Amino acid sequence: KDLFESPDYFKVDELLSEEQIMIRDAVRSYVKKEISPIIEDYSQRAEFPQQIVKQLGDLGCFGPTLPTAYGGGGLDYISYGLMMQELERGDSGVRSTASVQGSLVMYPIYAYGSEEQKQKYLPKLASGEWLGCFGLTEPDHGSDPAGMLTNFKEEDDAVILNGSKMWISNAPFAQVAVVWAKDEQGDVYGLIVERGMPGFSTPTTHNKWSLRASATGELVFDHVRVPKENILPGVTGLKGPLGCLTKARYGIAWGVIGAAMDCYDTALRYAQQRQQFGKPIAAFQLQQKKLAEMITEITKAQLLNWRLGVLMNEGKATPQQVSMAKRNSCEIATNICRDARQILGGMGITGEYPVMRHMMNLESVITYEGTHDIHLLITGLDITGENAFK
Ligand code: TGC
Ligand code: FAD
Repeated sequence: KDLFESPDYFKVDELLSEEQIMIRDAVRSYVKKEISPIIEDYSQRAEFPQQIVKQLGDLGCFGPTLPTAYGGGGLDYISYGLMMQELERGDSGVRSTASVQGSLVMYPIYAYGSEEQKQKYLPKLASGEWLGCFGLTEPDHGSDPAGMLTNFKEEDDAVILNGSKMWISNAPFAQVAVVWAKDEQGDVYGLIVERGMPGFSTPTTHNKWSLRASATGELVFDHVRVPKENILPGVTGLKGPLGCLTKARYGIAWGVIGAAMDCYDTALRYAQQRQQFGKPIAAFQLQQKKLAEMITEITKAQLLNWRLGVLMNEGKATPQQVSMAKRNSCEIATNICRDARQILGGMGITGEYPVMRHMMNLESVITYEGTHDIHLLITGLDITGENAFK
């Protein structure tokens, strides 16, 4: 693992500033030192390495693009993307923890919250003192969140929240949940629900074959009394949660390329060392085809991500462009990990190498934050004007 070299076939590093490279390298060395040596064991045991929450906070991985006044990093979007790339080179679950905390919990509080909410929650979330989670998906409403049933009714100076959310990353350990629910008129609002509020529980989801080092759970609300001051005042409607998803999907577009790079790097080294029929397997055309296509796809995705980062920095990126990048990156990363696993032969299914773990993780990543199909339909609608969702 010490030998990891990020492939940079088209000298993409020359498009990066010194600060961006410094940030990328800082996260890379953290992953090399603190994540890569332990993550396989945590994943095999299906255990969330809780110590990473404080570590990621100290490293500035939570809310890197948010202003420093609230504990954010004040960084640009390419720096954020590179951070996610390096975290996911370690494990998709580690990147997931950072995506949820930064883009799905801190961002909505920053963008839609009151000044009091920002002061109360953001610094503690940025430092990793508190962990947050984001509740949008429900048992019967995944791709179509508009159908959500979780709801609240006013009662004096509070609202009474009922319903449930499913598949929620970080839920079992989170102190704070940003939950999307409907009021009595059916309008969607964001509520900040805190652990310990009576009637609020977070049962763990067991038996996952994917993202095993990330804790997933449900959010159950049984007449939870939430103070009105915990409602995010700045947004109504589905554009609230979907606006957060745009930020997180952007991070995934970069993140999964980190997993793909790790698999490519592992497969290349293995192919150069492993001998069959008296030659390194890297000398066979069939294996070269896989490796050559891997580096081609990684390079194309690096360039797409970089350009998207520039557009994000200029405030010009559209959610549809983010969807395209998320979908493309997930597809090529999933294919690269599968090919890498084959190059490793039988060794590819063991925990001696990171490849099978990445491959399994990516089955979640290609599904969450909008499935592969949903992102294709978002592109389809954008280019044709025809809505094929409904
Ligand atoms: P639609 O009518 O299209 O949109 C409703 C309103 O939202 C606006 N909007 C967006 N705004 C910002 N960013 C986006 N990406 C947006 N997409 C839509 C839209 O303009 C509209 O605004 P307004 O002002 O007109 O009200 O909504 P729809 O009900 O037709 O649904 C469209 C669809 C299917 C694309 C959308 O609902 C969708 O993306 N579905 C996928 C659901 C999803 O991604 N769930 C993710 C759950 S969270 C998660 O997976 C976290 S994993 C975390 C981890 O571990 O990393
Ligand atoms: P469904 O919506 O039931 O989709 C099933 C299949 O039908 C998919 O292939 C889909 O593409 C297809 N489909 C659906 N609609 C259409 C259509 N109109 N046209 C064509 N095909 C369609 N959610 C959160 O809110 N917060 C989290 O932190 C979170 N973390 C997650 C962590 C993990 C490990 C996983 C697996 C999921 C997580 N999710 C989270 C939920 C995730 O966002 C949903 O699983 C995802 O949005 C898909 O919803 P679904 O599973 O209900 O699938």
